[in-house]
Amino acid sequence: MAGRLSFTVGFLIVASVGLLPGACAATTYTVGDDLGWTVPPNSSYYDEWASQRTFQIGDSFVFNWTTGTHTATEVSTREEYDNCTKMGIILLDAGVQVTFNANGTHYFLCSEGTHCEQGQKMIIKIGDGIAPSFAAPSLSAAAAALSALFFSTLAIFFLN
Ligand SMILES: *[C@@H]1O[C@H](CO)[C@@H](O)[C@H](O)[C@H]1NC(C)=O
Ligand SMILES: *[C@@H]1O[C@H](CO)[C@@H](O)[C@H](O)[C@H]1NC(C)=O
Ligand SMILES: *[C@@H]1O[C@H](CO)[C@@H](O)[C@H](O)[C@H]1NC(C)=O
Ligand SMILES: *[C@@H]1O[C@H](CO)[C@@H](O)[C@H](O)[C@H]1NC(C)=O
Ligand SMILES: [Cu+2]
Repeated sequence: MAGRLSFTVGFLIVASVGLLPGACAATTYTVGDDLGWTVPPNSSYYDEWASQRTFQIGDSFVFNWTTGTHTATEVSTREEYDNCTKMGIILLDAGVQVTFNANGTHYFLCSEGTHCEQGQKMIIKIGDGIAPSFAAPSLSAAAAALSALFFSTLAIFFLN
């Protein structure tokens, strides 16, 4: 009886640590590092930045810009990303922080002018890049304003 109880408790601890987003050293990245999120010097800049890193569940991304007008817009498909389709979930505020709590592939671009065509776009692959089949509430399901609020809430939650 006691053995079974401690097994159960042990299992619960392991299970909840495994489920805790960010339990294994979640990292906050500033997209583009010192350059921030802007029109890059060449069109492969952000792809190179992302491909040099491995992102995991719980990681956060800060889209930071100090000059110019930009957006961090998430579009839902690779095709929209390739096409620079400027419709999606738009995060308008400089310094907006996004946290991902599931594996998946996310497509971000700037919807201002021709910034996307000039390379202000980036694919963020979390873990194996495959979204879980049970559809957790996703960014694309939420209204832009709500998702911005959602994100800031999440960010505050995980940073504290
Ligand atoms: C893009 O610009 C970055 C930073 O200047 C540089 O390190 C990289 O080699 C460039 N890539 C290409 C394909 O020109
Ligand atoms: C955003 O950019 C400014 C200016 O480059 C910098 O001082 C600040 O630390 C950056 N913020 C983040 C979260 O990277
Ligand atoms: C992407 O562009 C191609 C060629 O212009 C077009 O056929 C296709 O419908 C576009 N797809 C999306 C999702 O915008
Ligand atoms: C997420 O991806 C990582 C690394 O690719 C993998 O080890 C892990 O099992 C995946 N997690 C889920 C919940 O699918
Ligand atoms: Cu822009």
